[in-house]
This record gives sequence, C-alpha cells and structure tokens, in this order.
Amino acid sequence: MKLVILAAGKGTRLQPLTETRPKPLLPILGEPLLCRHLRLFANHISPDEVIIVTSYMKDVISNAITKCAGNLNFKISFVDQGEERGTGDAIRVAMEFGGPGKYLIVYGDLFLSERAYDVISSMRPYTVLTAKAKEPWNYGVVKISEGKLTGVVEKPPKEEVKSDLVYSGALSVDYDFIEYLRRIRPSPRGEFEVTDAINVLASKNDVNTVSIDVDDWLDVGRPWDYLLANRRALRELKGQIVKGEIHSTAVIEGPVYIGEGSEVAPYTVIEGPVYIGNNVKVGPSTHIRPETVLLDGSKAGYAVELKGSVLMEYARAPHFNYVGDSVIGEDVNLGAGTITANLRFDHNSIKMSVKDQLVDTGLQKLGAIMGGHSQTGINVSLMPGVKVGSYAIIYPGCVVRRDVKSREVFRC
Ligand code: TTP
Repeated sequence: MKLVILAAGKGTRLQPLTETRPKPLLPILGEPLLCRHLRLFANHISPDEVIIVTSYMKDVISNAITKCAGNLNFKISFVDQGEERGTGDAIRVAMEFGGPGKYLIVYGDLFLSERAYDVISSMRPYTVLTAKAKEPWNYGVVKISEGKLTGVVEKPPKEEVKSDLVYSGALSVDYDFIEYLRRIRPSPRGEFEVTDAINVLASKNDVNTVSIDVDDWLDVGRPWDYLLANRRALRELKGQIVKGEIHSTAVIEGPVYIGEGSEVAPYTVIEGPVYIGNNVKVGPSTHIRPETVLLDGSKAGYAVELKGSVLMEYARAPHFNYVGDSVIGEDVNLGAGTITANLRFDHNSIKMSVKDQLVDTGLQKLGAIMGGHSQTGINVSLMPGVKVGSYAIIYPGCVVRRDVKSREVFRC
C-alpha cells in the first residue's frame, strides 16, 4: 500500500499564518502538522512508500520532513503538483508517480486523534472516511444508503444541507481510480475536485464509508482552527514534564511541558495545560493561563498575561502585555502595553475576514492573528478578530479595528 499525503495547497484561508510558512508545517505544540501525521501513521501502518504532493513552498516542506521523519523507516518521495489545481489533480499526480497498487490518501492539513489514525489505517479500497461536522456546508456532504456511499455534494448552500456527515479528507482506492480522476473537469470554483471522481466511482462501484467522531478530526483550514488544534493537542498532555529551570517562588499547576533551556522567573504562575518549548523565557511576575503554547525561543516577560494563545518561535511579549485567544507569529515583537481584546461588549460571536469575506467564527472569545515578523509599538490595542499581515508595523498608541496587510505600516 502507498500512503499519499496532500500538502500542495496555498492555505489562503489561513493567511497571514501561511504567508511565511506552508500550512502543513504549522506547528502543533512545536511539531509540524505533517510530522505529526507521519509519526502517528508509523504507529499503525508500514506503507511501501509515502508520496507527499507539494507545490507551495515545496523545498521548505521537503527539508522539514527530511529532518523529522529521518528515523521513521519510511521511503518518502516528494512529487511537485506544479499549479495547485485541486485535490483531484493532486491525487492524479501522486498516482501517476506511484503506479499500480493500493492507495491510502490523506489530506496533510488534518489534525486527527490517535483513534482516527487507527480507523484510517484499517481502510481498504474502496472506502471513504466521513465525520460529523459543525459546519457541513463548508465540506463535501455525503449521502449514504445501506452503508454504501451514494454521492458527495461539495459545499452545498447552507439552507440545502440535510445531513451533518461530511467527507473528511481520507480515502482508500485501487489504481483504477486514476481513470476517474483523469476524466473530471474543473468545478464551478475552477478546481479538479476529488469528490467529483468519488461521485462517478460511487455510481459504478460499492464505496464503503467509515465514520469518526466530530472530536477525532479537525480540518486546520482557518486561523481559529489552528488555535483549536493546539488546544486539542494540549488535552493530550499528561502530568508535568519540566526540563528547564523554575524559580522556587514560581507556581506550576496542572499538565505542563517545559522544554530544555527554558527559564521561569520569580513569582510567575503557570496554569496548565500549557506547552513551553525550548529556550523560552517566562516572567518575572507573569501569568500563563490554560491552553497557552510558547514555542522555542519565545518570551513572555515582566507582568504579562497569556491565555488560550500560541506564541510562535521567537515571538516576544516582553512587558505589560495581555494576549488572549490569539496567534502571535514567529519573530513578532509586541511593544510594551500592547493588548489584544478577545471579547466583545455585546458578547456576540466574533467575525474574522477569510479570503476577503467576513465569517462568523461562532466563538465568543477570539483575539488577534499576527503574521510572522510583524511589530507593534507601545500601547497598541488589537480588537477581536483582527488579522495583522506578516512584516507589518503598527505605530504606537494605535487602536486597530481592521485587518492590517502584509508589510503595511499602520499609522493612526
Ligand atoms: P484545501 O484546504 O481545500 O485547499 P488549500 O490547502 O489550498 O487551502 P485554501 O483553500 O485555504 O487556499 O486543500 C485540502 C488539502 O488538499 C490540503 O491538504 C492541501 C491539499 N491540496 C493539494 O495538495 N493540491 C491542491 O491543488 C489543493 C487545492 C489542495
């Protein structure tokens, strides 16, 4: 069996986080999504070959995988899709490269539970993975009769959705499937969709379905999904693993991981679940609240409060900052007193722009999403759901109520 992982998308919905790194390498508790995929698949299957389809930032992906999958004993090949013309096109490219055999095909941007890997690894041709989704209209909604798939409707209008069961990004096929992929034509959104090929397949063959729970899978498609994936991973933390230095006056509660070379300075309180990578500096007198992730080299300095947030590699919240339910990209520097607001006065759910459309996140608490290498001056306030592009600069004292573009200099 050949394992195909699709990793060629641009991840535009996840901007600004995907402006400076490809979506499949977004770190979950410091581990790139694709590396997690390979590590957990290795517990269940021994494929003859792993084929990773790449395009956007392909060299960055292959370098990262070579580092993290070195000891997994997988034969890994990278195939360049060229233009990202859709999931159906990506799978066709992989199968043309891999040749005859059985295929297990999985999307590279899924965050899955151990149980999901168990289920996917047991799939045999022809089988499609399904799961319940909270917003089924954003996915391919499946129709099933007597356990067999009868069709998939890609992103149907919300009012027409009758089932919350969706195609969830994994399928097992024989090499014959390539003929179905060769015949599909671009969909109304201009992509070769694998679901079109699945529909033709289901009209001619028995296609089985297996289902996993809503909590067993997460499509890391939008910025708040990235926060949720980290939160789910934090729930897997058990006990306290401390490799760094903790001052005797610091208080550490609940499940916590603190990596090598990290320092927790006096009078700091850390309430797990919290993940702190290597060489991170925390405190003095700082409060790290639950569901927070500080990646390697980051800093939460004096009198800082962090909650439900991810500080990526070398991000710095050095003095008097509050960061709640936010993602602070790599190498970001927050000026002293920079604050993220994460709750509206009216307690309504927070909206965020995704591909230039304002989307209701359904979340009451959501802060800011800051792209890598951006900076704020002192006393900047970021309103709920604001996105700041990579390398942007925000002048001191500004209240930011709209998205800031990549490399924009925001003055107020
Ligand atoms: P999507 O999430 O549908 O597409 P995307 O990754 O480009 O993201 P966005 O819509 O935000 O721009 O893709 C699902 C999976 O398929 C994901 O793992 C990337 C992969 N993919 C390819 O490999 N090639 C492609 O041409 C496309 C569109 C996606």
